Amino acid sequence: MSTIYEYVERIATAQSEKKAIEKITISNPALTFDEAYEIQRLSIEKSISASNSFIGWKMGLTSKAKQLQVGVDSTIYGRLTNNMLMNHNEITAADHIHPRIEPEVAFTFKKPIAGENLMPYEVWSAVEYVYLALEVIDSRYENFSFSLMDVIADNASSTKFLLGSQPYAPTTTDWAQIKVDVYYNNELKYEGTGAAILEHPINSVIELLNLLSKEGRGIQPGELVLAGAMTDAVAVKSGDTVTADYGVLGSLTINVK
Ligand code: OOG
Ligand code: MG
Repeated sequence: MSTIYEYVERIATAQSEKKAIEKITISNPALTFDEAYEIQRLSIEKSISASNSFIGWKMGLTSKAKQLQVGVDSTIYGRLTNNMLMNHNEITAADHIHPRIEPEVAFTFKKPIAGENLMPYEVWSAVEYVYLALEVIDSRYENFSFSLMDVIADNASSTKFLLGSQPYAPTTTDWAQIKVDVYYNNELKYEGTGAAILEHPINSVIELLNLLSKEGRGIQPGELVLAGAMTDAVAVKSGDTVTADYGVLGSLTINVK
């Protein structure tokens, strides 16, 4: 059986060589929840020591659409580093294995917050802004297929994300009521709402804090949190365009080179 460090290496190699690997649970079906998060933590630590910085958290599988798409029905978290944050709205297909794009919202924090089963008003008191976001995910596993432990170890398939340039005050709207239309090459592909994320996107942060508090952690000021996709993710290839139209709030587009 491989050690945790060998899995960290394997995932890093899959990412740098853009070559999918067999999911860990094929050879190690007994991989535990704690081991899977430890593989994730060590992978990100390795990337950070190679000159990136930690900037926040992402939640995954917070909507039914996403849970059904990948066949995993638990919410998970991943870690975000500065090299994942896109500074223009283009990705190169060849830099990825089998990228997919999904519409999200992100929160930024002005105060530290930690604890279990917090109430929405407690979490909002720490939120600075809400942003529209598009996440690019890219599982390191063959056929984008994994079990819960595999996807945790693979940092919740994180690879890139784009934030809207407009920060919104938390009180701008009821974030559960927002609507998004996702266009794939100018054709409407998916429709979602803020409520698709655990009934309200703020619940995604509450869930993140529940998971983090088991490890004695919380969210620090300056960190950001991606709440999870509101619709299925769209598989993309070179030449494609994905636009998420959030109505009056604005829209975000990623072009795939
Ligand atoms: C897992 C990551 C899920 C989300 O927003 O639900 C995720 C995956 O779908 O590969 O990022
Ligand atoms: Mg996501």
